[in-house]
Amino acid sequence: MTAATIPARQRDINRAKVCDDNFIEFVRGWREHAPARPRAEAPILPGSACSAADFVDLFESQLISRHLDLMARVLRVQNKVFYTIGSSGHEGNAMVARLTRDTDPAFLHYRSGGFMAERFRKLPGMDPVMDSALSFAASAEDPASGGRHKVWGSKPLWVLPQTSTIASHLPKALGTAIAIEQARRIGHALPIPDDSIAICSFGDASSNHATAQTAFNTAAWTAYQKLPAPVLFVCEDNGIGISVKTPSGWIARNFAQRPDLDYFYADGLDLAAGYGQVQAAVEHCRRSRRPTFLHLRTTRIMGHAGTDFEIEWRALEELISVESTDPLLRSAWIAMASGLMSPDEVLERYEATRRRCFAAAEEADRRPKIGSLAEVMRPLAPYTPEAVKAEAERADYAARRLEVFGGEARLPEKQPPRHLAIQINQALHDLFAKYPEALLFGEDVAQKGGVYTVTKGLNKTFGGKRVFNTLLDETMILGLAQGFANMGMLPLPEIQYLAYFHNACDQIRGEACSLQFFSNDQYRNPMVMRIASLGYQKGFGGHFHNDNSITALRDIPGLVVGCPSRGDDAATMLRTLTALAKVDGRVCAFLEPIALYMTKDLYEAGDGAWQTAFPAPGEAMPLGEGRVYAPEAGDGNDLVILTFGNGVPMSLRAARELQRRHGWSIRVVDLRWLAPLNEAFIAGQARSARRVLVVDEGRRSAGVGEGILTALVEAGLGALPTRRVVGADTYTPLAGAALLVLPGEAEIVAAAEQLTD
Ligand SMILES: Cc1ncc(C[n+]2csc(CCOP(=O)(O)OP(=O)(O)O)c2C)c(N)n1
Ligand SMILES: [Mg+2]
Repeated sequence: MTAATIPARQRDINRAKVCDDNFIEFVRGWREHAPARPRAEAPILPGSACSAADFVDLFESQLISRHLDLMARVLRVQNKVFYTIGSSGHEGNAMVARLTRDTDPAFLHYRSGGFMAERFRKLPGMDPVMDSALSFAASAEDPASGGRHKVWGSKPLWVLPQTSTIASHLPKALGTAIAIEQARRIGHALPIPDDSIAICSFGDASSNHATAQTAFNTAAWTAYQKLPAPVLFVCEDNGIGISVKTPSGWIARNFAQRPDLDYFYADGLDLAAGYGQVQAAVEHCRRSRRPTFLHLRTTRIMGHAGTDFEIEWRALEELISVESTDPLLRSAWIAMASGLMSPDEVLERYEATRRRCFAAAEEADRRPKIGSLAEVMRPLAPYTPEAVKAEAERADYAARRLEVFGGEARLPEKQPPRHLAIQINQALHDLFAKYPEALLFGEDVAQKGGVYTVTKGLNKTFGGKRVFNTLLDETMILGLAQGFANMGMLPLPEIQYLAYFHNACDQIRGEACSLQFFSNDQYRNPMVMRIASLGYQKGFGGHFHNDNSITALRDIPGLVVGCPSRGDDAATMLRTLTALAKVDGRVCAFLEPIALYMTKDLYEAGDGAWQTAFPAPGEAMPLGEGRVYAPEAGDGNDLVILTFGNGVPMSLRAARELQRRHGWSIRVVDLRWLAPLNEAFIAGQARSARRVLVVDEGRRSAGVGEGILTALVEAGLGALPTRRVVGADTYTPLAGAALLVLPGEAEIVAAAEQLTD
């Protein structure tokens, strides 16, 4: 075919219309004599694993998916629909849904209309068309996200909504598969059957992403050790990613021969051929519990999205050739060639589905939208203070505690005051006694007990099934955490250094923290992420072991960030954080200041003043509550120092010096909670002060200090003499030069002295 011979209809810029017309024209033109109608249980075509009954359902799911796409294209321009990334060409993924269960957790590619329509059949009384229409229309009644985003998601159908970030869902899908198996090993009751598998679909271009590659690698790493990881990776290969073609044959070349990632191919363009192939992959995954890679052949018609006018950048001949592989044409052919349906019957179903989709969309358009900021944010960060307090203070595990600590006399609260690292270690033992579903994992955390021995003994006491080393990849550590959380466990992932959190930040920023938002709080992935953090390690490490940037954590919606400066606070904060995770499903970060891990003294060598007693169970710290260090004399109003972390002992020493020099009465305030910042508390502390100093060891730009100053100004305290002592906007150098970039005591004293009241 050359451009000159291409009929006018085929040159239409509106490819959705072309594909629509192609279907109708193809079916209308059908002239063959129909054979006898196959029985429901008979193969749809000779030798096919797909029965006529299977085919009828699958074909309908394909039609629903297609007409949702066509509807979206039409109604987008009328502002009734707000999303046009479609599933056209991928409708064969309905086979994956049919051959798996509605209790197999699914993490889906955005082209999953066919899958969803088919999975909806698994539960009675559900309507894929209306539910999808509400989602397309961003209606507040959208059962998946409450109108916050167009996502494929469903609570009853175990479809966890995904973000638009490609490949970001693979680590948590694998994590969920591993969690399914881990549950049995720790005696945790799963919310789904024990032989469930996790399903994860994605595109061919996405398979190259680092986040995808770490999931494939970790799956293979797991299987290589003969550990089960029943994940079904479904690579929907349409040969292209937006406008970039995947080299022909690349997916098979890259995945067919990977040891410990079992490769299956299926023709997703042909239900009769593909069904048995998909079945083989699903059965293999479920039976062998091994990571399985299903290479599903698809095509992409109607462009990447409604805004993608392929005709402008792609040869028309090529477009037409791609459109000729439309799987719906193939399904129509199968329906008619098998004698299952006459052309009229096919067209009737086609048009009836169109009417159903448009009617649903028009109805969805009349349903309410989200109308207030409060409603937008409602599921983001639920907080029920009373229930959290009760859970944090719950101490009904005394017998187990005694067992864990080895008797009454060895209980941590019966020991003399100790430093931060020991008290975190004791608090973790304590939490593990309290929560049998708690898991701790990360790099070097098991036998070694972490780089700073903070987790020492946990592996021995609670065993390798609950406290274990992962492979070296932070993205995967956080993906595992989400997986365990999805299966109802309480993950405490450890990130070895703050710099390496930044390496994998998207798993928290884009994924974990967004789940409650995008699922209207139907799904939660609670966790407490411990991160060895911040600077001032004496003579050690340089930047990456002393990273002081909290900025990347502070603005993650919904994330709770706590930072203790001493052992007793660490213990009570950890109780509150785990309670926040358990009760409200919150994602929490616990920044452990490395330089304070072993600090015992405050004012003089040997004074032991930075050691604290272990708080007995029953004590917890409310979210947002700071600690106020009372002055040695007076009301503390000559100067108030607002700080956290390493800044606390430094400020206490500086305060003593300032008092000695000037006789000032000074209050040092440890904020302890860095996100959300307790603005009312900050203002309350500053209101009566004559001077305010903010000591922030983080960086000048976008750090906690900026938040504190903003809180002061917005509380009307902008006229107070205020200064900030803060880290420089630089990487941290090695050795003694590190102290040049970080706030020091002399600087705190000097800054305070410059404040005039
Ligand atoms: C991390 C990330 N980078 C870039 C994008 C923008 N983007 C969205 S879809 C896409 C192409 C994906 O192609 P493929 O994985 O083959 O899926 P297909 O759309 O072809 O089904 C790109 C680059 C994104 N969503 N996420
Ligand atoms: Mg693709």
